[in-house]
Amino acid sequence: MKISVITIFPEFFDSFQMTSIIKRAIENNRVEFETIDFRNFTLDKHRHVDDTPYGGGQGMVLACQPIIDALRSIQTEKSHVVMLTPQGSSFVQKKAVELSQYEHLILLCGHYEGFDERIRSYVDEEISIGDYVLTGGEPAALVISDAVIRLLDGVILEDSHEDDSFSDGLLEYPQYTKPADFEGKKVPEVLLSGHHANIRQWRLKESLRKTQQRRPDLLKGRMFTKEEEKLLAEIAEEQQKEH
Ligand code: 6GU
Repeated sequence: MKISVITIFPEFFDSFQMTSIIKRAIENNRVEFETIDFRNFTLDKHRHVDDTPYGGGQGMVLACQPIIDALRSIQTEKSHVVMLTPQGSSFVQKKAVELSQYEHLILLCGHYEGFDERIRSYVDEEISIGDYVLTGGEPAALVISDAVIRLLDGVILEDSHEDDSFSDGLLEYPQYTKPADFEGKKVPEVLLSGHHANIRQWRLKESLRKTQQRRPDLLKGRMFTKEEEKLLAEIAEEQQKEH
């Protein structure tokens, strides 16, 4: 897959490309990652990417021409164009999986001033990474690129995404490593038992417990298996005893 980020701050993505799993994914040709500086597409002497808003008011607005020319310089029939704005639909794991299927993803970053509305007619969708305001789309492009790249074949161990928080709609179960006792805090007995069926069931139960405690919204409207129903009943009973 190829990811192209259209931005006036290409340096923002330097450490991202040079670090850890993303660096290795690029080196192993699992992903090609590039930045395109749309300031290089301006036509005026001062290389302005923005101008004052029609109708008056505070701030500036990103103009169509440099952004659309930058987009056209890299877009093909296989490109999927995403605009990053706080008005977009919320980015969730399901969307990361969907975006990871495209051959060419183009991420368009604006900054605080906002885009000329007409730019929206050149993009396929608009995404936000959450309900808060950033100074620009760059951190969002970085978040989306990271979430997408780790899903590509050969980037991380195949099995590790199956246990991801959210991949089955539940938060991840608690994990422990050596020592078995740290300052009197003990690792749950079942994990030391080597009994794989019991360990699997304990993990499912703890995933359910953590999700119910922290993110009950994720359980609303979810279908439960017979086993999950039983484990949820056990959790409810345990909570009754505590009180
Ligand atoms: Cl994609 N852009 C900006 N500027 N702020 C945001 C955002 C995007 N997502 C959440 N807040």
